Formats: sequence, C-alpha cells, structure tokens
Amino acid sequence: MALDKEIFKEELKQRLRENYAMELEDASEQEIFYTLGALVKARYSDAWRDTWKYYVDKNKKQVYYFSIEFLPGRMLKSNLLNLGILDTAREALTDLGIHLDDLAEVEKDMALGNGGLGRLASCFMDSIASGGFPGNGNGIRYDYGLFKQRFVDGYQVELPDEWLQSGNIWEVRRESKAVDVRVGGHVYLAETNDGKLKPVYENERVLRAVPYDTGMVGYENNVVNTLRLWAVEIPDSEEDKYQSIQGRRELEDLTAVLYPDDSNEQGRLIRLTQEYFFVSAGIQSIIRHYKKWFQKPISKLSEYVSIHINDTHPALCVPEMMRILIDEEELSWEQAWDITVKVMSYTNHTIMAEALEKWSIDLMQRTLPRMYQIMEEIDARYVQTMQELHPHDLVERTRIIRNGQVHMAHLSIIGSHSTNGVAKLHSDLLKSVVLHDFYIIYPDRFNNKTNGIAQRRWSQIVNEPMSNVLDETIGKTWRQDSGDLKLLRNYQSDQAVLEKLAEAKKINKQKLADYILGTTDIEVSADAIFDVQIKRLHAYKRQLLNLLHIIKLYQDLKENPSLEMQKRVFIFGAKAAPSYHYAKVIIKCINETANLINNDPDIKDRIKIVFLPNYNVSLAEKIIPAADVSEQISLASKEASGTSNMKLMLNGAITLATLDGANVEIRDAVGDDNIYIFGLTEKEVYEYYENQEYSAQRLYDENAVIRRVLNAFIDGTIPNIVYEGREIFDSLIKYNDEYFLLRDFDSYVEAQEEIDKAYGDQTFWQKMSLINIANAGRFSSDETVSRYAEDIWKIESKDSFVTEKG
Ligand code: Z2T
Repeated sequence: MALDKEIFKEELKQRLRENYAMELEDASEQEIFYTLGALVKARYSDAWRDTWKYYVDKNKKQVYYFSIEFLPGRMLKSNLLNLGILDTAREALTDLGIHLDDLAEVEKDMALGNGGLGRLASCFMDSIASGGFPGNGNGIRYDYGLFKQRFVDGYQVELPDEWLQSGNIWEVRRESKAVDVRVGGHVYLAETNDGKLKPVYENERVLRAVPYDTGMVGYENNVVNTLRLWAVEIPDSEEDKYQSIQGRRELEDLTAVLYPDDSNEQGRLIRLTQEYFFVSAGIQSIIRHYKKWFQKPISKLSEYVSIHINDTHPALCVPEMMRILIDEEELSWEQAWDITVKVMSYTNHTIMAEALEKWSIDLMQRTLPRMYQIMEEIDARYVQTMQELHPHDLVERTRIIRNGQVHMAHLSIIGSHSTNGVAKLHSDLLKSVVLHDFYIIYPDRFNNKTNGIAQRRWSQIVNEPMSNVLDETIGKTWRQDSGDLKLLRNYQSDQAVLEKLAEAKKINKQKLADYILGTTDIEVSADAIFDVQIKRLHAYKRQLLNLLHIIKLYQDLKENPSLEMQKRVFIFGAKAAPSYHYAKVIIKCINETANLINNDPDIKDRIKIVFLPNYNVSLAEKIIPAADVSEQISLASKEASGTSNMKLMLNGAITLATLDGANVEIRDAVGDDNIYIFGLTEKEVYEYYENQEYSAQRLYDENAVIRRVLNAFIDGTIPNIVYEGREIFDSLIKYNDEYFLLRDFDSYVEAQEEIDKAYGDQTFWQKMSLINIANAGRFSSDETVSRYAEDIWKIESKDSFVTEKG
C-alpha cells in the first residue's frame, strides 16, 4: 500500500480544513499533529478491523497479555514506520515546510508504567503484532501516568503527568463493550432450587469498566492488534449510592493514578482494587468475546485463549477465571481448574524481596470477598494434593495463604502452567534460590525467556545517522530482521566504515549536547566520552557507585591537575519513587556534586555531570544514540535482566557491567574483549550472605582512596548535603553497605581506567562499538516473543495477509 507524497499532502490539508476549518498556513503545530494522527489512524483502521475478523473467522488462538503497566512512549513515528509511510510522510511534510521531528515532539509520552516492566510490555505489543501473532494487551487507562520529575535545589519534586489534557488521538472509547466489576460487601453461598451452591452478594459496590482500545500496528504486515485499557465509571444503576461528592471521588480515583513504585509493593487498598478491576474486566470481556464469536463450548477455552500474567499484579486472573467458570459457567471445580492452569502463564521480574506481592487476609477478604473464598479453596486443595507427595514443611512454605497473608507469586505459580524469568541468570536463580521450593514441586513449569527490545524503534526510529551507515554498509535487510545486523561483523577492520559510524555517533552526541545546553544550561563537549546511566533510581542499581567514582576522579584531578585523562560527561537519568527516601538522597547528592564539579574552574570541561530531569521513553530516545559507555553496574544477582543495556548496545555504546541479568548474555554475544566486566559474581555475593564476613568499615579503614571519597560526603567537600551526606556515609559504614559498593569499588575504578585508555585509541574503540551493534540482533523482542508464542502461549503467526483496497 504505497502512499504517494502528493496524495498525503492533499489529504493532510483536506483534513485540516474539515476538522479545524483552517488552511495549513494558519494551523499550529498542535493542530497539524492531531490532523496527522487522525490521518495515520485512518490508514490502519481497515487493517485493524480485518485483523480482528481474521482471528475470529479462523478461530485463532489468541494471547492476552495482562499487565498493570504499559509504557509505549510516543507512537507517531513508530506507527508511520510500521505502516511503511515514514519516509513519505517526512518528505511530504518537508515540502510543506514542516519538520516531522518537531511535530513528533508535540505528542505526550504515554507513560503508564514505571520502567523496565512496562516498557517490556510495550516492546512485546510491537513484536506480537509485527510477528503476525494474535495477541492483545489488557491494562489500566490511568488518567495520570508516571509523575513528571523536576529538580528544585537539587531535590526531586514530583508533578502530575497530565498526558490526557489535550486528548489522545490513538485511543477509541468502546462504550458498548463496558462490563461491571463487583467489589466489597459480603458474599455467602446459598443453595439454589436445583441443589447447587451459588454465591449471593450483599452490599457490594458495582464499578463500570469502560475499555479504551489502541491499535497496535505490526511492521509492514497489515496486522493491527489491540491494546485494551480500562477506565472506571459509575454505573447508572448505582447513581443513587453515590450521592456524596466524597463517595464519587473515591470511586473515580480508582483509575486516576499509576502507583509510582517500581520494585516495592505497598499493600494499599486502592492498588488491590486496581488489580482486580482490570483483571475482572479483561477476563469478562475475553469470555464474552469467546462465547459470542467462537461458538465453542466453554470446556474448550484453553484451546483458543492464553492469558499471560506480567509479574504478580494480575495474579487475580487465576481466581477470577475460576469464579467465572464455576459461578457463571457452572463447571465443576476440577474442570475449571484444569482449564485455568492451561490458560495461565506467569513471568517473574525480580528477586528483590520487598517487591514480592503479599496482601493481608483481612484486606483481601474485605475488598474482594469472593476472590478470597476461591483462593482459600485453591490453597486447601493444593495442600491436600501436595501433602501426599512432599514433606510437610515444603508444602507449608509454598502454600498461597500463610501467616495471615495471601502470597501472589505462589498463587501465580500454582495457578499456571509456566513460570519464567527474564534472563538466563535470573531464571537460574529462581530455580536454585528464590523459588527453589516450587522448582522441586513443579520442575517442568520453569523456563527462561530472556528479555528483548523493539529493535526497529531503538535503531531506525531513534538513530537515523547510524541507520544510514548500516544501509550503506550491509544493505537494508536489517531493518526487517535485526539478525542481519551480524553482517556488520565483516567490516570490523574496515577503517572507512568505522569512521562513518564514528561520525554518526558524533552527530548524535552534538545533538544531545545541544539538548543538554537547552535544558540544563550545562555546556558539554561532543569530544568527551558520554558515559550514561539511565534507569530507575534504586540502591541495588548502584548509581551511588558511579558517583563515588566521579568523586574519586575529581579528587585526583584537584590533587594532580596534569593528570592525563579523557574528557568525560557523566549523564544520569532516573526517577525515584516518591516514598523512597534513600533514593531521593542519592539524587540530591548527585545534583550537588554536579554543581560543585561543573562550576570548578580547575576542572573546566574535563569532567561534567549532567542529571537530566524527567527520564522517560522520549528522553531515552535522545540519550541512547549519543552514548559511548553504558553503565550496567547493579550488584550481581539483583537486576533480573535490564533492557537499557540492550538498547545502548544496539546503538554502539560499550557496556561497563557486573555479571548480572542480561549483561551475562551481552558478554557472551560480544566476547570478553568488547565489554568491561567488573565486580563480584553472583556466587561471590551469595557466599558473603552465607559467611557474613563483609565489613565495609574494614574497607574504609584499609583503603585510603575509599576513605577520601567517603569523607567528601561529611567534611564539606560537597556543599549543601549536611544531612544527605551523613545518611550516605552511614548507609555505607554504619549499616555495612548492603549492596557491596565498597567491595566492588576498586574493580570498578580499574575498569573505568581501562575504558579511559581504550577511548584514546579511536580505531580500537570504534571496532568494539561496531562489534556491539553487530551482535545486538539477538536481543530483539521479535525473537523473545516468538519463544513465548512457541513454548508458552502455543499461538501461531499468521503469514502476512494483505487486504486489497483501493
Ligand atoms: C520493573 O520495571 C522490573 C521489575 C519489577 O519487579 C517491577 C518493575 Cl516496575 C516487580 C524490571 C526489572 O527490574 C528489570 O531487571 C527487568 O529488565 C524489567 O523489569 C523487565 O523484565
């Protein structure tokens, strides 16, 4: 379906006239953006409908990806690319005197997620559609996405993210598909006339769930799947119950905001209600759709439906499916359970204990009484079955309800046929440590699915200069199949190619330098090493280790101004959960250190620190193409996978990493010579936990460099951090450095020194960079999704079918 440039221009003008009664010359960027959005949406509406119809007509098994977070970012360019009209649109707009890139900036990020988990869900949506797989997303349409971050006096300040303020061009409200969700009150079982036990609800509240659908456009294959997000409303029937403004507010607040905690569950009532709300609405709509269009008996559900539980937030899928099959479809418990387990699958995203979701029995019972009854029954039957096969204490440790709490990970594993981790190391740790008890009980349920990224977005869309060099060097097939990036390996000693890649990098760095100047007033040189750490602020990710190294460099330079060293720009992007005090203290310390160093006339441009505020998908798109060094320095065993590591690698940054998460697989892909590995291994970390021999105090006493760096936090070297500096110091010394920063410090410094040396030899550096790009293909979410489809969901790809239209 090629689109002619001239037709495109005419259509754009025509739509402007129709919708805004305006000529192009008089329209604002906003108005043009909305018009272009509508045009794009019209381009895929037939394919959207045809895709849906095809799945129904062919009775295709579909996967529903349930996630409490989706983080697509901006969709304009990605939709244009996938529709095959990005270049046409760009050229047409240029003719009209408009820059597509400027127009794209008008779109607000859709930021309904915290970080990796939500972004992964969106990468999967792209790859599921692009692979021609029948699959849909199911989540929550938050009125406010992840908070907007500002810095005031170096402190993080959170502002609401009003992403819907000027409307959302991509979504379609589908009122006719609304469903009711019941929460609260009491439920008891009563005998019906035919002797069956049926639940009777009392004093429950009914919520209306209204779906908003967004087309998920596949890459040049005429497939458009659906991301369905639910918003709460007050049903007409309940109007009289909500007389008070306060009562209304409470209810309308349910889908108002995304909880801003990435790896920390807080056990709040509203959060639990959010979880049930989108789970119940989603499953009801799946069953309704199945019964209406597939016309198969409910007993065959697992042959046509697969439901994925993205971390434990949608774990109530298990009891909710049971409720519908038993209470509404009147299946026996055994039959319902058999179907449920076959339908469900679950991904674990973390081993951090504080992120493992648990709810008090009391809260669960009060909020979701029917869910609780069903979970009690699942739990009782689990114990009954397993106690004949396994030791008592093993069964006790793994049951769903214990010590007054409901364990959502246990529910997810017991109620599904597949549990996977998100990188090899992580999946191994699940089996050997974190979920070892379950591995004994269900060895066949465990598997690995290493994360991947939407490679087309993270190369073609964000990095045009590099993409052009790739086209000239290896042809264009990599744009479709990122596996073909490996063709680049043949050019690792080709000086001309290396130089062209370096030029592309330089263009990106200059562009970022301009952006940095514009937003922070800090002047950075594009000749410096751009050393990047972008991810949520968390103690285990060790942004503080990065800072300790920067302070060391600063002290070295102050002491010895003639020290030879490459210029460096340390770039940070990170949001801290608003309630995460320690993470906010680290932000303050980085900002104050930045102030000190950036303004020290002795340092000039030898070191710069730039903490860019409000890190999100669209900021990542600006930073990543310009990165030279990718900091992946979490304490080994703590980062489940990481995905920014993959994006940075794809853009030719050299990874500086611990052997954690997917870093291990990146090392395997590029070889030891093209990555900088440092620090404790996961085994050594566990050894420390066992022998309890770690002493941060001793490292402080015995290591003069460490001592000098840490003292900077409490002796006034870094200004304006009297309290914060003390807190950092105490966390490391008094509280014995939970994440072994001091243990890894020397080894980190050494790796940084090697990087400094390597960058001095540009040919050597560029070759490493090329090898990283060439081997990034395997981290495509296209690949990851294919593995899920084959091993877990059992769904088939539809070979591109074409809708011929005029
Ligand atoms: C999250 O982004 C991740 C894990 C979570 O555990 C929660 C959130 Cl919001 C409950 C991240 C992991 O930290 C990261 O290592 C991984 O790459 C990402 O999920 C996607 O799997």
